[in-house]
Amino acid sequence: MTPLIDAGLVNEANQHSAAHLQADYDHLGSVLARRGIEIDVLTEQARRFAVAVPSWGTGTGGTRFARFPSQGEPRNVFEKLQDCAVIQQLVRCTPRVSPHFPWDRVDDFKALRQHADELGLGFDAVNSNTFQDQPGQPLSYKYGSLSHTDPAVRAQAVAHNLQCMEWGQVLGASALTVWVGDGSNFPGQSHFQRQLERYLESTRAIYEALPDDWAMFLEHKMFEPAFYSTVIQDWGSSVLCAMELGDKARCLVDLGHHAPNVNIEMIVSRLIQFHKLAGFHFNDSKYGDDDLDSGSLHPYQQFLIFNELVDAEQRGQAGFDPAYMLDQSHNVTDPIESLMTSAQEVQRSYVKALLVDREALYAYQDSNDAMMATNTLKAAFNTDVDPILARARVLEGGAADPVAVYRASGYRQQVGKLRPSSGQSGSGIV
Ligand SMILES: [Mn+2]
Repeated sequence: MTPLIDAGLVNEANQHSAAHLQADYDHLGSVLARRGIEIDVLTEQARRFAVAVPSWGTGTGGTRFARFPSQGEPRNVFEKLQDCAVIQQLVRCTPRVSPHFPWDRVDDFKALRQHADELGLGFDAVNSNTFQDQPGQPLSYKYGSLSHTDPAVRAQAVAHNLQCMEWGQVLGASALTVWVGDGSNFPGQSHFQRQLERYLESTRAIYEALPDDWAMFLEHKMFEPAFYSTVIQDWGSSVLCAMELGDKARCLVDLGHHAPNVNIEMIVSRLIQFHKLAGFHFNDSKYGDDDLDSGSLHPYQQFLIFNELVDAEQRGQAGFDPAYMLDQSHNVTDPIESLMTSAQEVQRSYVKALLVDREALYAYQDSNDAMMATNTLKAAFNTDVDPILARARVLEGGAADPVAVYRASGYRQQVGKLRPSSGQSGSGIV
């Protein structure tokens, strides 16, 4: 892989903290040994964990009010991949990038794949975009796309999704994520059933064109841009449509796309049970679809979601193969720092979920011991697994402290000089 951050700098920083890291690791190892857990096994599992980075997350985000661009933002998908490679170089748990079309404008997809190969990166699910109009587009999505009343608009939206799959095949991806902004802003504006029938007719055409080894991820969202109703507004609508379409259609859970206080971990369990969990867009939120950094607000909720995922993994649940992706908007932080930190927070939830004493938990559940059952989860969550995460990164060639090394490298200042602002951003406001 092309060294984007000086490898000497990474080694020097790791060596500087090596003694402390070893002491912390040894201490945690003895704590876990008393619980019958072998720390090195956990470290190996942490090393195998991966979460994809969204290409659109590498630029500074914004809101519908404003966007405040920052220095050295990537101006095209090649530069976005370079930033993703820096993230992967330091955290070593983000080997794939999830692209977004047409925000990622590409003339030569083979060249893009080669660029990614050279950076040591692969591609995760490709995302289509029929929630906004593009320059020169013949028909408008103002009143919807896949569920539009006009068959010509629906055909245009279907064609775009087919095009995304063709591009994704060149890139080596194997899933298409479909999120539509279709909905209505006024009671009575749309006939709920007819609108959903039109959506299903369109998605069926996309589903039938899926390559054999591809999956279709349906992403639901409660509101916005439509503020009265949304076609695929909740996991119920999502799973109904996924069941209508077939085995290769599954439901993608974006943590910010639910009603407040919804029990997301239980939704995850339901989707696992019926083989309909596609994967995740990880982020955090306080009020709605805030796209805050993963684990910045509700780390316990994220842990409880991973508790369900690890439970399924350890039970060997059939068909369980979720795709993990970040989906965040970084409005006030350096996107590289946010994505590195968030990837580690998702990895942290996974490792903590591995600590849950499942046999004890099942026994407490069966004997209706609510207090001890919940304490079993808390015992795992309250364990500081930092030494495991740091050790996993160092063993993989990454940085013990990624943000510190990134800041010391001066990468942002360097790309600030190489990437004068074009006045445009391929990041969008999501
Ligand atoms: Mn999302």
